[in-house]
Amino acid sequence: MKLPHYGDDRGSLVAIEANETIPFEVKRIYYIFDTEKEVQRGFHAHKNLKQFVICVKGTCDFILDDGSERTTFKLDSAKEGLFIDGVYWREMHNFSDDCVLLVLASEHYSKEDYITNYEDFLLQTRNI
Ligand code: T46
Repeated sequence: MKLPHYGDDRGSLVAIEANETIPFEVKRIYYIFDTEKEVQRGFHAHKNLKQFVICVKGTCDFILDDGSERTTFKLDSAKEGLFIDGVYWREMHNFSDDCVLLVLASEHYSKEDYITNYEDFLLQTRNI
């Protein structure tokens, strides 16, 4: 999704409003940074979570897998974000040294919401 971008000769500004720019109430914000070269993150799905992912600096590859197809999104712009709604297996690869990944989430952190086993994830997608 492209984000509203207010740029002028002083620089850039992007504003995100809950239930307007993105279609959910934001209950949690986290960011991933200082990633080591060759690290891979994610490798899980969520049972009930909407997320909006913005690479505010640097680049990384974000993979979404719906159980039958894997799609790689190259995140490289602070002016757009990836909206994730549904049960997708996710992986993050190829972080640049300066990558900062900002994530807005619809729910508070819950360990129970994670599906960390790929076979369990496939079973869950088939039950939907
Ligand atoms: C996701 C991808 C994109 C917390 O205590 N609270 C939090 O809100 C989060 C997100 C994590 N944690 C703890 C749990 C672990 O001990 O932080 C540690 C690292 O989390 P995790 O290994 O899950 O990080 P990633 O990068 O593999 O996955 C994260 C999110 O957890 C996940 O929801 O969709 O980023």
